[in-house]
Amino acid sequence: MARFFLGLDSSTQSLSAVVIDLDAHKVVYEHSLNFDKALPQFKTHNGVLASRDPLVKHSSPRLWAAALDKVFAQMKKDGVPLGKVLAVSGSGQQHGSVYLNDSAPEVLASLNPKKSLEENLDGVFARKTSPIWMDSSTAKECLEIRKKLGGIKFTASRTGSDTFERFTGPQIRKFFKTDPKGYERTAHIALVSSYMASLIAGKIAHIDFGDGAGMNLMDIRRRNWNHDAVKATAPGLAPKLPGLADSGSILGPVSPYFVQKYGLNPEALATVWTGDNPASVLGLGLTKPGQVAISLGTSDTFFGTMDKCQTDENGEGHVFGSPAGGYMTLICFKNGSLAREKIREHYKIADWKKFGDLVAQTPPGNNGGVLLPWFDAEIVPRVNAPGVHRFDLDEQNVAANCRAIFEAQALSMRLHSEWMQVAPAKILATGGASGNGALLQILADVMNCRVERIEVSKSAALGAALQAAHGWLTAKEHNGEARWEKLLAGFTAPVPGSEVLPNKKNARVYSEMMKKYSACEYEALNGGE
Ligand code: XUL
Repeated sequence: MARFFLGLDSSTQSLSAVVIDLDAHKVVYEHSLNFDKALPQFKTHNGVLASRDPLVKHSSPRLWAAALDKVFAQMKKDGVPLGKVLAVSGSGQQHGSVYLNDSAPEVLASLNPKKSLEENLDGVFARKTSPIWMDSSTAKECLEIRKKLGGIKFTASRTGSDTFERFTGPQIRKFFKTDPKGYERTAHIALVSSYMASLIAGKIAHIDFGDGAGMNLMDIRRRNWNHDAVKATAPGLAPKLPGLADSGSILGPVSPYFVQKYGLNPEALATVWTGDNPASVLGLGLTKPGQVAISLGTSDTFFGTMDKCQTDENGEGHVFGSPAGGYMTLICFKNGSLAREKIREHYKIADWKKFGDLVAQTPPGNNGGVLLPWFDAEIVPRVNAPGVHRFDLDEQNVAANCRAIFEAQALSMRLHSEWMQVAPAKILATGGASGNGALLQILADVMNCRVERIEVSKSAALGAALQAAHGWLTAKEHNGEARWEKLLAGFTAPVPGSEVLPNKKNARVYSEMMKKYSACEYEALNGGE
């Protein structure tokens, strides 16, 4: 009998489902439900509730529950073989939190299939809305927690990251300060991932080491709640936090709610969920240390994998537990496609082909010209005042400016990932700009390694389905089959013929150029130019 596994991804704007057939090594079903369109009664815009304060970004845990019902109903309608699904796992947008009162365990254990999930959950929330990762209203709380933990370096080396506004700990602290009664009423704090897992399992679910690392509360090396961080965040917090566990580990059988209502296999196992970025690491096939993926989108995101935990002293990058074991890093460069587009528009270049032709007119190293393209406030390096800086680069020289933006982005990635102390063995490029040959060649030359393009739709939901399979195979002691490399084979292959090799001569030019680039950054960040 075919073995099917279901992965769900509860992201900012949608809930996606991917079903895989493990024996055929194939995705057999994919579906995405857009929150704004499918559930207009919640009045979200791109998955976010309206707010008077532009720094506040919340969503609704009731919306996510309603979306889960809708996605299951759709799967049933589409004839997905839910009766043959052996395990369910998932991923959630990172950092977002859900606040439940002490009725939650009982309510979750007795979900009534005659009612909707939303109706079942009536009265269970200690806080109506959930702060999500786009929220940046906790600058004060970040300072307070960081101070109590002994500064940036110490906070990062303990929890995997410096305090960040969107991270759950500072958000919890703000809730405690602004609504102490609501905080008092809260018996269980969940992440989006563990909340959704709780619905599937019919009980309070564990938080995994991937998503747990996005809270400023977990000890990244020991993988337990860090006493000092918990204490620095809010009083009485420890009993409100669930246990920590490996993603994909078994929570128990799925709730009878899904069996009776949608025909899910009664023997299917509910497993621990993770964050969307850790799940994408699986969906992109990054299971070995040194494997790197770069997502070239609105922002550019650098995902790395490492065996040994290194943390970023400057507190710019994040370290999360990887669902494949070991650690993953996430470094987010805000001025990605946005900055590339700005240069293209500024010089009125018709298309990316023409842009590439212009890049080719100048030599690698750009005759020493450097551009710092901080059109928007930058995350890495931290730049609060946006600004574009040019060093030995004539603004009128169109070709040199085209090369300069690509080189700056690649050099910045190399410079700001050095703290990982892992030279990438291969880079997988994904996202909108990964089709840009000139950019990929510069990345290969600067990072001095092979770059391949990978196109995976719904990489987080696919990663979640693979995580469900891994959890089930491990529980059933099919250890050979549970080896990640074997499990992922066929699901995550790079685009044939997309390989770009580094040019050794150019790589030497860029190694030399790193010094100048780094000095330019230093100068721009420290006031001079
Ligand atoms: C990661 C982050 C985002 C969300 C998006 O730190 O905040 O990537 O996980 O869902």
